[in-house]
Amino acid sequence: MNTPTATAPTAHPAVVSWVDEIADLTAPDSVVWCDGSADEWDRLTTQLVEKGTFVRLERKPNSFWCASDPEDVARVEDRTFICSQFRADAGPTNNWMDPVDMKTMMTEHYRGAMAGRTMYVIAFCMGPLDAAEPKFGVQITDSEYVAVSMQIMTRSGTAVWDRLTTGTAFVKCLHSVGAPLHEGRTDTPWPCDHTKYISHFPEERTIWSYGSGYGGNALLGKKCYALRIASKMAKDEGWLAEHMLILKLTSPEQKVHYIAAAFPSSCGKTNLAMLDPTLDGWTAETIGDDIAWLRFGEDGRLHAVNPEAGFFGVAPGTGLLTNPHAMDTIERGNSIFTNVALTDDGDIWWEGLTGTPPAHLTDWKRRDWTPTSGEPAAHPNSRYCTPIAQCPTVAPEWDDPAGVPLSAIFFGGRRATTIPLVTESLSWRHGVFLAATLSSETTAAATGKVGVVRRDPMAMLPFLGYHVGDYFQHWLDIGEKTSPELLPKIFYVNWFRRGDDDEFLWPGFGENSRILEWALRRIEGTAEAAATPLGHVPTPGALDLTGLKVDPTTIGAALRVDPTEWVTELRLIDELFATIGGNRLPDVLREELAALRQRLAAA
Ligand code: GTP
Ligand code: SPV
Ligand code: MN
Repeated sequence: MNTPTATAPTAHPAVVSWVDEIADLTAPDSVVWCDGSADEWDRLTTQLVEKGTFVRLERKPNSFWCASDPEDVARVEDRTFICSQFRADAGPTNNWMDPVDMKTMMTEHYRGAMAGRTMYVIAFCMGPLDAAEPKFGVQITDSEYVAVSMQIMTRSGTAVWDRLTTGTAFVKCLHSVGAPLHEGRTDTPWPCDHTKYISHFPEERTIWSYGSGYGGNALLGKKCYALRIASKMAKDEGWLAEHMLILKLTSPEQKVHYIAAAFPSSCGKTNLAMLDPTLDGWTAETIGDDIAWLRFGEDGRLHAVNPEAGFFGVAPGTGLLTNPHAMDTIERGNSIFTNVALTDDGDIWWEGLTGTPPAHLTDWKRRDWTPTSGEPAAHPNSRYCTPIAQCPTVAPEWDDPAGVPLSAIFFGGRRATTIPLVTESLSWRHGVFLAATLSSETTAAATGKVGVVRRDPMAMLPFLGYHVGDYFQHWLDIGEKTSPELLPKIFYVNWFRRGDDDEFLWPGFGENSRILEWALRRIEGTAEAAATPLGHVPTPGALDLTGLKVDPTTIGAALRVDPTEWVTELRLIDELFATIGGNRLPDVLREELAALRQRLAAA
């Protein structure tokens, strides 16, 4: 093997010695320092085509179809660990293992794990390169798929190496698919190991991932860094790292508002981020679709930055009717499609892309597929990976190191019952209570059962790098750091409530602009609201429903706070609070729960 140091594009001693150490441990055939160039993309994608991992698409420029191992299709929450020094600091919502024990055990998995493979070293930056304090990372990986995906999802390559000078802090991200190619062993299109560990060492700002090549398990800048490790950095440094989209809205009067919204995985962030408003005169522009870092600006307002540079979006359900801007983005090429179906003429297809499926496809398991096959052609968690810069509705501010000042934050989940279409919180602390008790039905974005209602505080349940009780306190503390009128107003939404016929009560997608309009008019003081035990909801007539064919009783049902449904809900919130435990659950939240209980009893 070549000595890694000889070819390093950096003299940063901590980077060089770490790369040497990992090369010694994992024993790759060679080490490649990634420069993030178009040449590198061409070389690696060509290699992936030759290996059979990628199929080059005929119908989209510079784009590729990819099918994963059928066992490696989503985040593995049960294999994800927060290895803080003390178990108590990981809190009751995370898997924990002692960091020394975890490293000892994983070191044996990594030993020789890259045999027969190339080790790639990727320098990346989460957020704009010109940020006051850019957040760097270096990922070591033995997956070409990960290397090219990181080119889309992060700012990476030479520009980052140039800034990563001696002494600069960076997050160490170690990744191996865990499939060494010992003498005589041939590779598979999607190497991975049955054993998987996604481990975080929050105090050390270090990530060790082993065994999976898919999404958030393997593209370590995303959930592992920008949420789990960054949430801990944010706690220490007085800011917030959140599972939120960022959207710019311009009203017919040309007033600009920026909003953020937190929904659990596969609950509508990307779709809202690329909103195509059905309300006349409104414009929506995209800033981020999955992660937001929130910091106070000098104006005392909370500013949001998107740390990512690409979208890793859920494919099924994405079509010209639901998300035309996502369709335009991928049409421009330069994209990777994983676990969708492949058409006979070299294009991609998934459920919901068109009304009628093609007569023949190759499905995500590489089998022949016809409309009578009886199984979806695309995996429900199949994804497109595409650069944000080529989104036709991207706002110029998306790359602004100062971020955008937020007028409102929306929290929402996927709930068939109980949770109204939209509720305005009564105060910051009441908003934090609503967010803390957020719940949603589980989706295919993580392995495990789909459709089970669980509490998902701030849509961060699987992404918190520390104790959930401390996190709630941190949210409450943020609310004390500026004057109340400068804080974003918190709203609670649910696009997914169903009627007696089991149909969605609200049409969603572009029609969600009507809900956002009401919320922004509330902030401007020009929209009517009625009090419910949960908070304020639109009065009949306060939502602009022009041109929408839904009858008022359906809207009434969507907005209803039903005390009988809340009997169960209160019990589930009690359970959450009991799990968090007395000394770490902020009293403020206990008080908010008591106040809600009282208002419900009086209703
Ligand atoms: P992650 O990338 O996993 O974090 O998901 P996400 O939160 O970005 O969700 P996304 O926007 O990709 O939507 C997930 C699924 O919900 C897709 O199948 C969408 O078609 C569907 N969806 C999104 N918005 C709406 C909506 O307003 N109403 C309804 N009924 N479905 C929606
Ligand atoms: C999510 O699950 O919230 C995602 C996909 O955005 S992944 O990158 O796999 O986490
Ligand atoms: Mn997400």
